Amino acid sequence: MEQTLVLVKPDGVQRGLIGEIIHRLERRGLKLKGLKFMQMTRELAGAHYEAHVGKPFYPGLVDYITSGPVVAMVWEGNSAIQIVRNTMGVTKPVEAAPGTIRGDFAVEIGRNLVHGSDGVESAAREVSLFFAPEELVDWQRDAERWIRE
Ligand code: IDP
Ligand code: MG
Repeated sequence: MEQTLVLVKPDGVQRGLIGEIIHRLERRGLKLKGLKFMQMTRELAGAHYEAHVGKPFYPGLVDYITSGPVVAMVWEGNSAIQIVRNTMGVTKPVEAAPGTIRGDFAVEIGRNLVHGSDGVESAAREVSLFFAPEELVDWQRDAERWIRE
């Protein structure tokens, strides 16, 4: 079973889209494992976005992700990483399909509302950056058999 890290970025929080974003992931059939409302430090931002160090947009990206509180979540499910990526839409909102979070609510790459891990390795790394193992909840979802066969 895959786990993936999702962030409602500061623009999503400021625009009142926390519930909308959670709603979409919840209805999709992914299972919530952990959730926290927090202010990211520049140190955490640097670790989270280490793959982007040195790119022209990197300083602005760190400013953006630390500009206000975020909601950090772990969602679980078969193919959870790809399901979240598809539900978010592609990085550039201009190219994101209608029906996706970015395609419905965003217009610019630097204000694209949401983060989702992009692979198994990055997901494991990012989940452990934001959550201690004991902060992830083991629970039985009674609707499970109506979501997965
Ligand atoms: P992703 O969030 O869809 O995985 P990445 O390529 O990993 O996209 O980039 C991380 C984040 O950095 C993007 O979501 C976006 O906020 C920001 N970003 C990426 N490319 C640009 C750019 O060219 N200009 C401004 N911000 C960018
Ligand atoms: Mg990425």
